[in-house]
Amino acid sequence: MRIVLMGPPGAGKGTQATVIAEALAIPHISTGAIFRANVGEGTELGRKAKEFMDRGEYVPDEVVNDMVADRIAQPDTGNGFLLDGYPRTEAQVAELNRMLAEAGIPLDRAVEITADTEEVVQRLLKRAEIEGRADDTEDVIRRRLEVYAAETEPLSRLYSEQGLLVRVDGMGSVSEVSERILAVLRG
Ligand code: B4P
Repeated sequence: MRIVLMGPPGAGKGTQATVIAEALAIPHISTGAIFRANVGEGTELGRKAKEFMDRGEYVPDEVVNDMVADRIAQPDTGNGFLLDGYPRTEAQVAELNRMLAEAGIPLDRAVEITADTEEVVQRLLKRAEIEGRADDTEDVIRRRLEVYAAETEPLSRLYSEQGLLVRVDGMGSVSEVSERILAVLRG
């Protein structure tokens, strides 16, 4: 299965992607996690990404697209993949469509996790206490939510028109949300 997982910061993308990828035995590809690993290792990609991430802005499309093209060309994606946090802009949707068409493989589902704004802010502030992520301060969280609303929320219409979109309520416990997502993917 080839799945795209969307949703505002804090809706539970990374959390749910881990569970779903394991349940479906497909690789979990998180663009955010790849950037954070590169920041941690001090690579050129990490240096480029950090200046945008720390402000709550998106990393430029061409940087993200090249990174995803390399990742989905790896041999472990033969049975599919779960893309967590990509695509996030119209240009990224177009590029993903192009990559998949070139490889002759379709996308099966775009799952959008929804959640209340104040709930996601609280979740991310709680994560800040535990993990200390540079982009989990209240100002940056609010900026990330604005960028999501402007750039990424409109993409659900594109996937809806392609008949691929399913919306899942992200409120409730982690396991309740996982069950909802697996039910729509398996149904
Ligand atoms: P991401 O790593 O994708 O960060 P995120 O949107 O905050 O989601 P994440 O998956 O980490 O959090 P989750 O909701 O699971 O992106 C970070 C940055 O990288 C972006 O801002 C951007 O700068 C850059 N980037 C990444 N992809 C890009 C792209 N395609 N284009 C351009 N730039 C890109 O979890 C949040 C918290 O909630 C956790 O602490 C979790 O434990 C908790 N939680 C989850 N579910 C819960 C539940 N049901 N109940 C209670 N708590 C819950």
